[in-house]
Amino acid sequence: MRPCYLSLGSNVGDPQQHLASGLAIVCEGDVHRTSRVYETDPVGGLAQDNFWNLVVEVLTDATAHQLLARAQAAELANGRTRGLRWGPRTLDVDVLLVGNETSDPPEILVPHPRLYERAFVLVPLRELAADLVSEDQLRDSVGRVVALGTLETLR
Ligand code: PH2
Ligand code: MG
Ligand code: MG
Repeated sequence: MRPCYLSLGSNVGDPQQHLASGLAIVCEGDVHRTSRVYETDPVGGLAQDNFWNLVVEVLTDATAHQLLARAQAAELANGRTRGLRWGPRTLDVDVLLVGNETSDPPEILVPHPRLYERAFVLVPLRELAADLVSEDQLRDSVGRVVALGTLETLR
């Protein structure tokens, strides 16, 4: 078992519902810890609503490919349609880190190639694993993020 990290984001429909549903599918009963939920400015793509983002740490033996399959199942269950790259979505699940492993492209790349560019990933990741994100990386990342609270206590 090693810690794996996945990023979940939603900006269409009911983000709280999509994040909660996605988490259940991604974690599949494995022990996990979830960051707070952040409201985040959209990064890249067209003008669109703000996202809700969080990061989850899952303790698992699942491979990168198995985690990708969980991510895609979670997106499908939440009505994700493949539209514009970086466009609005009910649920996006990205595999960030699988222990210390690096994987072979093209099907899945870990560490996620844009992991260190984005505050909506780094800020919640740092909450769970401070040693994985440096002050410098945080400062150089883009996008405004505001902590809303834990998924259970929102609304
Ligand atoms: N996901 C994207 C593109 N832009 N911006 C924010 N704030 N949050 C996201 O989850 C996000 C994004 C592509 O997956
Ligand atoms: Mg994404
Ligand atoms: Mg994605």
